[in-house]
Amino acid sequence: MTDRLATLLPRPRSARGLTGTFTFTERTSIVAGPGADGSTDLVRRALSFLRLPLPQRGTPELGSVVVTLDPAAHGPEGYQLLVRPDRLDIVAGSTAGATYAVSTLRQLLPEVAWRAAAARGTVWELACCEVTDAPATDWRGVMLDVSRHFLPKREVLRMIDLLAMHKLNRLHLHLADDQGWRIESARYPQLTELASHRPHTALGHGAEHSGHDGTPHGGYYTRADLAEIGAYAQERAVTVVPELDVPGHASALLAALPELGSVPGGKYEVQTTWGVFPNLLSPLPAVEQVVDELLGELLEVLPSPFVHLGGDECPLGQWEDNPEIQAYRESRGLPNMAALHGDFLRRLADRLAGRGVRAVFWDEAFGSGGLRPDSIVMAWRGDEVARKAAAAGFQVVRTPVFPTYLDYYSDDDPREPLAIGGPVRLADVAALDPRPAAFTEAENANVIGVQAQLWSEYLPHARLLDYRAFPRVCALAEVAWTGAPSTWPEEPERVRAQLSRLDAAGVEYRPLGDPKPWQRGGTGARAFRSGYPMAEVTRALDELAAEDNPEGLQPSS
Ligand code: TNX
Repeated sequence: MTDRLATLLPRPRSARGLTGTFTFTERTSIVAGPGADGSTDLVRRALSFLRLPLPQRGTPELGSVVVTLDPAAHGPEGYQLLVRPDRLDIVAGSTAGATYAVSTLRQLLPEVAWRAAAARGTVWELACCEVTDAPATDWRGVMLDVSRHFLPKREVLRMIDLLAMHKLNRLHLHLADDQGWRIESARYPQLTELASHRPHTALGHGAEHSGHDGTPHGGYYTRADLAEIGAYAQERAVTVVPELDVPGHASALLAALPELGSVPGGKYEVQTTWGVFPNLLSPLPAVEQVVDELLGELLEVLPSPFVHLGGDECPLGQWEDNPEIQAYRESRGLPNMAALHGDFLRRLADRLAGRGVRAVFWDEAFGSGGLRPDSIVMAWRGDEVARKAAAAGFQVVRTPVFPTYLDYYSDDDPREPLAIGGPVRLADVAALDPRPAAFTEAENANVIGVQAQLWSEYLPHARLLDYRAFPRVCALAEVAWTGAPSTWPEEPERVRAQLSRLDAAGVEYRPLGDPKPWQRGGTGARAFRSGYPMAEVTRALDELAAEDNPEGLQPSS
């Protein structure tokens, strides 16, 4: 039984077996040790899968779970789990650390602990042990694109559970893009009336034209849903980072509020195909004001220390063609439209800062220059841009297409269901070094973490999301937690253990060998096509990033 210790994922800093066992029973109680007042509730909730009463007691008795908070001992997200025959101690740096301690404990129990209910009479016996653990990075994320294909709230909540299972602490929700706006607005009801659905969706790979499916698609989260998602995540030590992608990827927003556009009198539609569209929000102050209002509304229900403002893939033609925008650029003394792009994002970030919120951007925003120094840069166009942003002093989350874009094929196999390109194999994800030796120490000090992306052009529903996400997210979680490449895929016992936990949790992951017959692309609308080859994608993005204006890249004061 002690060998379960060797199967923990992510691998803890240290773990050793001790003699004896601890058993959770009807009589097991929970005790708040020093500093732990609020966290015993949290630990009780996290242990609810045991279906035991777990009464709270004032002093430890035989068989108690004792929770102590001590930020000095294990760092903000660290914990120690000490399991002895007569007592189980959780000493954590914070409520997050206590949550991770329970997650570790759950992995040490039989897999049935990951089912929604265990058979009556299940014996919850743990081998005694001591685990001391803390993450090596602060930002351990997964991004869900709920715009291209909407993901029902229940699936988002389930994904939060799966993040927590892997000690991932950021759920980045890409809530708006050209193909759909997913946020209820009290002030602008037309957003959900007009922008939250489309009449049909392109079939096949975006690089080809193979018609559409003739089926409407849509959905949105009500304000109450967003509040629920935020609260559910918080209970599991996950911070939801909402994204409103501006000024590009904004066709859906513009379909509802065309007056925010850069083309006077322009008409816009929610897009039904994939790619980069010319439609940009106008960078004028009146538009900044409306975006700020939308952000304010969103933060009322989904408070977060971080908001992502996108900034990616903005062809600036519509701004160039608009005399009012040209005049505005000149009035601000900005040399070109790229600088105005940076300036628009900067003004929005300043407004967020007024609310105590830090802005996060895709790396093109950094490429345009002029960002606030406290902005966080998600470097998706490769390692060079990650280095440059880190060298310029920005905190950077590494999100390179290779190997963190899990919307790409898992394998180069014609049985795979249609994806954008690739492949990004499990071994590639595991080999990611968050802080590579090629980066300077100063650059690496600014790398705050890594994140997996699940763009959903080719992820129409939650079953396929499971298939693309897992087990690649398992490897990413280990990389993020340990701050180093992971050997997990080459450790058969650990792989087997984690896949059985996923099975118990009902996750339809991609098996390590072949996809199951019903997971394949078949010959119809989702048949495999090779798509964009990975080497070409990474080369093209590196080249794009190299064209960024080198003078603009220092943070502005
Ligand atoms: C690039 S990454 C995009 C997304 C697409 C994704 C598909 C980024 C900031 N922009 O709009 O969904 O590629 O892999």
